[in-house]
Amino acid sequence: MKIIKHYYIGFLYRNIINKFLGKVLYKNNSGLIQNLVGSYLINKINCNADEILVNIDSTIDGHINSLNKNGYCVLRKECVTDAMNLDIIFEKSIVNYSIPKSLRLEFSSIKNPEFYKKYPGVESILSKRLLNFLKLFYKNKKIRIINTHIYRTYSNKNIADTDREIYGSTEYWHNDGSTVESLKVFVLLSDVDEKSGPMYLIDKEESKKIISDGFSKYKNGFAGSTLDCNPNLIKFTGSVGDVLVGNTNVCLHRASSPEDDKVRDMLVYYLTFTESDSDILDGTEEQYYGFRRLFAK
Ligand SMILES: O=C(O)CCC(=O)C(=O)O
Ligand SMILES: [Fe+2]
Repeated sequence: MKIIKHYYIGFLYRNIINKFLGKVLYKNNSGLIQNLVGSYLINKINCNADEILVNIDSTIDGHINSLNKNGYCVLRKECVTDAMNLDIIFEKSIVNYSIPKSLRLEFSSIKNPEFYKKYPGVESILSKRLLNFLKLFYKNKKIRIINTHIYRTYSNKNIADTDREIYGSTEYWHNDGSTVESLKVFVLLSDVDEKSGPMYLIDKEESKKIISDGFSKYKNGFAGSTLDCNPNLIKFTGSVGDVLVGNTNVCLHRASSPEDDKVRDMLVYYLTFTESDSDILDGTEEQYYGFRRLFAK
């Protein structure tokens, strides 16, 4: 028992120090190790990049520039293929489930290869164009999806905004804390307007400023805090099939609550690049939070 307690306290301290140094040196809440590992990997692909990256589609360049500069970009429609019946498959698959306490009904591929059978299409939903875009971002490396989530968020109308369990605590402004070369691809599975609980996100540079000014998730990151009025905030609204690619380790973001009886459905890929010869699009692993990323396929 004593050993466990010591280990736990040690872990806690390492975590606090890791977070603190990450904040001071990189101005995000993802941790020093996650920043060092991610930056090392980005440097590595930049140094070894093929001399000329051939890109025939200039709009893709624009999106890559915006992802690099702002930490996110929004791609409408044409990035998702017809496997988009997924919204209907998802709707059907949840009828027998009741709303969980977290108000987020979620299915994930982590340690669950069955996920890809339950939701056929998840592997092929990213269009060639989007995969091309991601490859170019990663300097012609192949893409490795580490895991996939599909979920519905319900309104928190009758619950205090400060309940930390809501949406797995993602209702608070936060960074994800994974290695910073990784990205998330958010695909809308329902039409989302301002009233249906869009994801809120603040671009990379403004997020850095907010963190330098002493941001703390549970102190000033709650729903309705001043961050909600930040002029650089975007709300990811749109139609089924619209995509936001974001570096959630450096951009502050949060889930917002749908109004009344509205819901929001979303599909999320957590991904990075791989040295393999082909893309790996059916990942079943946990998110990478540190050195383990260096030894990944
Ligand atoms: O559901 C949302 O709007 C936010 C999700 C989130 O924080 C994440 O996937 O990292
Ligand atoms: Fe997040």
